[in-house]
Amino acid sequence: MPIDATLPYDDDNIFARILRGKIPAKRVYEDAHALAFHDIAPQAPVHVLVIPKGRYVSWDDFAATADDTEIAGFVRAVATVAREQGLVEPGYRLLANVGSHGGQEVPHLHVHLFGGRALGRMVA
Ligand code: IU
Repeated sequence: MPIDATLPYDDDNIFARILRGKIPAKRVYEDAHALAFHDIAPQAPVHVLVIPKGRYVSWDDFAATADDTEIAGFVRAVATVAREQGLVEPGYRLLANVGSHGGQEVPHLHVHLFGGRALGRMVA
């Protein structure tokens, strides 16, 4: 069920619990700013979710309220995960769903990283 991304952060959301280690996930990367793990319902040969460690509901919330160090750290972490997954060549796709029209279901910012095959044209 898509969420209202303007709601306050919910500390019990599933990705918050993964961050706290309360729920298992197939982790592939972690640093001071970000955690990355395999999506449980992969849509491509590589489908990894990268999440910031801070409490941000959405991309919009993150851009508006995170400090520059966190933003830079998160952006670099996403690129590092893509590189470590061997995706830079021939390429990959990033996606962040925001709010109900964006189809966002989990109320903790996550960037989808897709790769491992030619993904075709993006259609909205
Ligand atoms: P969305 O952008 O909020 O629509 O994407 C949520 C993603 O989180 C979706 O691809 C789910 O398969 C994925 N996911 C997960 O990896 N682990 C979970 O426990 C749950 C959802 I719930």
